[in-house]
Amino acid sequence: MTIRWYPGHMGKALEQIGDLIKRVDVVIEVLDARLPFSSSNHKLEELRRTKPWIKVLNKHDLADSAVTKAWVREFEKQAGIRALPISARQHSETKQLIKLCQLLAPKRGKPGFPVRVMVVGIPNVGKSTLINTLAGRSMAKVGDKPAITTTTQLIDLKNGVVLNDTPGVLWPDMDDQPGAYRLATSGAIGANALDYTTVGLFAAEYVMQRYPGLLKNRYKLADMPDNATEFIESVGRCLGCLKSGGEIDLNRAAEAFLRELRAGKLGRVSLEEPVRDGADNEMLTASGSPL
Ligand SMILES: Nc1nc2c(ncn2[C@@H]2O[C@H](COP(=O)(O)OP(=O)(O)OP(=O)(O)O)[C@@H](O)[C@H]2O)c(=O)[nH]1
Ligand SMILES: [Mg+2]
Repeated sequence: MTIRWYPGHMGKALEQIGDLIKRVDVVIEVLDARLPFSSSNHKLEELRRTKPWIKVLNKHDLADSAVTKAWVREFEKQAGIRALPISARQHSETKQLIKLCQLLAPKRGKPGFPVRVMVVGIPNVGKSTLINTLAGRSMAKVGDKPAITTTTQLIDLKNGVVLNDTPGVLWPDMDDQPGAYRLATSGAIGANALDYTTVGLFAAEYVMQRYPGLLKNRYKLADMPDNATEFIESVGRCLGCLKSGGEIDLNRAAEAFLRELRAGKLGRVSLEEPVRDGADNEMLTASGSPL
């Protein structure tokens, strides 16, 4: 099944971001720490030029810390990029971002000349959550599904910094299908654009290879099942996802598995690791796809 999801408001939002970027001092691009490569939007990268740019690896509480460290090292090799793993709900972790924005825009932050910051990223990565934590109160709508924010919103932190919340944007041509499947696994793709069984099997295959201990522990498995379908069946048995005749409901079991994985119920899981393509072609890519 090919995954593509590009609701109408996203094209308009990207245009608005393109206009706004000329009038901001710093951009905070929020990535999902579990999939920092696949959650980077190349359409936003194209707007970057020389603008100070912070890549925030959010939801690091859900990701494998060793893998997150490797991603930070890789991103910081790129000129003009600062990378910071955070958990957007934790004020103590987010406040360092304000200091970094002030550092990157030394001529601003004076009365009447606030540091103008735009927060961008794909859907459901925690942009609005980050803004609310920085503001110390609920200013932007937050939700556990993609495309909660559909228009831009300006928030004055009253400390010399103003923030622009923007809608999550994807790209129309999802040519990198393993990447699209990782996005779907993380919860960045609308439920109407995916099939839980296919995405659940994809995710299961990766987690079975990379984090078998977490699965055995969570679903009380003596041995790892032979394949992803059998594993999802075990999840269905464990969580009681049954049809009326007692047969396992694979789709419900896959959905339940994805819900648990997204919420961190299995433990800390990263869905991809950084890879550099050869010495001459230093392109940053990601491994981690069973597709
Ligand atoms: N575990 C965890 N969950 C988080 C974190 N940050 C945000 N979330 C959750 O992620 C979900 C999405 O958060 P939002 O702030 O609405 O995401 P967004 O990027 O603004 O999404 P759109 O407006 O749809 O583009 C919510 O359920 C948040 O509670 C984090 O650091 N850790
Ligand atoms: Mg939002």
